[in-house]
Amino acid sequence: MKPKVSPLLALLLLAGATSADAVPWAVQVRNAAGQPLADAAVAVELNGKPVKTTTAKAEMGQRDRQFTPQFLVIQTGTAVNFPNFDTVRHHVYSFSPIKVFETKLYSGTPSEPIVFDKPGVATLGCNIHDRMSAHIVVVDTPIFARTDASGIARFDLPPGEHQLKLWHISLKKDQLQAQPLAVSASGGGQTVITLAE
Ligand SMILES: [Cu+2]
Repeated sequence: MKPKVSPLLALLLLAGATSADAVPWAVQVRNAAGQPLADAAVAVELNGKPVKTTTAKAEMGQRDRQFTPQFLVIQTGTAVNFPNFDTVRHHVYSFSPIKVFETKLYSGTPSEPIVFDKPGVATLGCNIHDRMSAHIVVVDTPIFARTDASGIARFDLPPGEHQLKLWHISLKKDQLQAQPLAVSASGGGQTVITLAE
């Protein structure tokens, strides 16, 4: 026998589903002088919501003796490949506490990706080419974005009190800045963040 749902109960269920829906929310990142910062990493940790571990993959290539991209935002657990598109060999390393590794002189793609299993920021370098530098920002959430030219990252978030994690190269440290983020049910809001430098 099928359980019957009364029209009133159906309405209540519908109302409940609606109030939990994600709403559009923008985060703008500015520097101490009030200027918008492009290419900042913005991540949102939803309070009280356990995060599933990821098996995502990402790529940090080397082309024309530079890393490409210059920075990558990934969820903790992501496996990163380091394909070398140059004819010269590279020797990629990180001494950052979240991931210490080196891939000795190589061309092509190393067979084993590097799994970034701790949150934080890894600074990459190349032993052969001193000017090569890039960052991998690792966050404990699947909700992340990088800011556009207006310093804005856009999200769809459930209303509530959440946690923001931010990083920009001007912070000059391997740590994300954390601060609370309040998202109201009406949505369409914007939170402006000034990065501490
Ligand atoms: Cu190199």
